[in-house]
Amino acid sequence: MTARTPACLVLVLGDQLSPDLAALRAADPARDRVVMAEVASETGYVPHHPKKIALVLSAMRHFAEELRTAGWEVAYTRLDDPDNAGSIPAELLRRAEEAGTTRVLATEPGEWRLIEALRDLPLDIDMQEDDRFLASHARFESWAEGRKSLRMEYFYREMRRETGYLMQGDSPAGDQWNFDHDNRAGPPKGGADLFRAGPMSFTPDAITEEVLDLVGDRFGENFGDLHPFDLPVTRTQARRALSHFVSTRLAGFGRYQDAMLSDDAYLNHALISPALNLGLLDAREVCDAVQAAWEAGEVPLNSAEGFIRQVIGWREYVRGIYFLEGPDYPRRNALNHQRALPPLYWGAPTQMACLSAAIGQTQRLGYAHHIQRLMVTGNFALLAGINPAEVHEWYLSVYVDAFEWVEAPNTVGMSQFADGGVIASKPYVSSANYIAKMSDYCQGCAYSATRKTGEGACPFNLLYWHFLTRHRERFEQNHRMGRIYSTWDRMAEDRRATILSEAERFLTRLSAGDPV
Ligand code: FAD
Ligand code: DLZ
Ligand code: SF4
Repeated sequence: MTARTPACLVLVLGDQLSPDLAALRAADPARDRVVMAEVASETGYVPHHPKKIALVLSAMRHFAEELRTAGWEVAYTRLDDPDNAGSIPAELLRRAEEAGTTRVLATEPGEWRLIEALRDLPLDIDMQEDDRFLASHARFESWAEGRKSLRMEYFYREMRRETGYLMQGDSPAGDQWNFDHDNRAGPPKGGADLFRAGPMSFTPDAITEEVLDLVGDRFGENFGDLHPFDLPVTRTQARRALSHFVSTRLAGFGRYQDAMLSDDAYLNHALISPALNLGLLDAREVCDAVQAAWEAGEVPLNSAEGFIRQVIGWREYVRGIYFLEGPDYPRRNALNHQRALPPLYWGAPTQMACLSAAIGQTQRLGYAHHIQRLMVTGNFALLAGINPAEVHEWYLSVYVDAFEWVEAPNTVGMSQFADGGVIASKPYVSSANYIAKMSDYCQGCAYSATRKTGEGACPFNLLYWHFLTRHRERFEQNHRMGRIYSTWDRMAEDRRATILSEAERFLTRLSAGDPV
């Protein structure tokens, strides 16, 4: 490092790898010094999947090189640096002392934990809002103000109007805001998937290889396979992966958005969340690419709309909720679920083919698509009454795209209903029926999706009714759930008793750690 005294330090976190980051824009490369640090507190706040740690560290090292090439001085601390102070605040203090300054420019972190830790430091921190998102905190708060319920759909329509994506004047393209009804096809049969290109694969360079050795040594015991590692780690690679998705899989994205196949982890999904969340891709450039493909007639409207809704709708909305609801949000437990997360989530064998497939691919890839997360692993945890804090920690650990601002609302709110209905108007629960319709999992399962009780009955069928009866008081007045309770009430009493006692037996075995 040069002896030059910087006017201030510019903090860049591992998920702030964007050249136009607010703190970098506010700083001067001729005067200020960037601080980046690989630290044990970030690699260890949950047992991250090894691929996720490798992705973050490799992307950080590549970004530091990019910044140096662009003329920045970068004080970069590696995880194995003997002077490493072990946490972001401690590293910042060490670098401040070294540089002889107390002035820091930072961009608001995406997690309350770090925001609070930075606030407590005896440094003069100028915290910039993270404007890589379309909706500022003020914008989201003004949308939420005075509303009885905060449903994503209405927020999304405002984002469409404000961004102009898929708009024709004041009207939505195709005179419809949302094409979800066209986007619920089951999995393609037979050869249809033979023609679908998988995501792009990137060969690790020397920087990534060095990170892979470090991660293998230090985090090899964490749940998840480090190898093969082929994720994009630079902006250039992420842009190539985006173009490849748009030209090969976007057209079928909408139709097969909710489908699940044992032998195809990705189907038509984009796999861009890791690059987006790290800052290698910008939400606007992603949506611009999709809009352009639709305008050129290369993809149908239902696919373009389905995709843009995820990015300008869901992604912005969950971030808004995370910051609106405050630091206690990830610890909420509205349904008072207390069961421990069963070992099968960490790879213990299970005969339930859907869980085995979703968790197995999570272990291999650090990836599962939305419906696998919501309607397989999430659905099971909710039906079985698993403590949402443990479910939250699992999702935050095992997915390469997991950062609390986006993971917690999806898990605690959308999936586990632990926020009491801030996000979801009713719990996302289903019996085996939904999984049988949307996947090929049930065909090879030891349980039967059509059996409701007795030997081989699918646990989802038992637990579905157990969940609904134990939370009847809360949900029977919900106008979207009344019909379900009427169905239950019409069942013969002895059948209802059998379902509930078999569900209890299953839950006892689950809690005892017996294989299920
Ligand atoms: P695609 O299906 O191709 O969608 C395109 C993009 O839209 C995604 O890359 C993502 O940026 C955005 N998107 C889609 N759905 C959502 C959503 N519900 N919330 C926010 N953005 C969305 N997403 C994360 O990025 N990080 C997480 O930690 C995360 N945890 C989740 C936990 C649970 C329980 C559930 C149900 C969902 C979670 N999601 C999370 C949302 C979603 O599952 C992932 O964004 C998506 O699977 C990423 O894969 P993809 O890039 O192939 O997405
Ligand atoms: C996820 C992660 C990991 C594994 N390691 C680091 C790190 O060593 N240094 C760093 O600056 N950031 C890391 N991150 C990302 C942070 O955890 C992330 O910035 C916060 O959770 C806020 O979203
Ligand atoms: Fe999952 Fe039940 Fe289908 Fe087996 S039968 S794959 S447990 S839904």
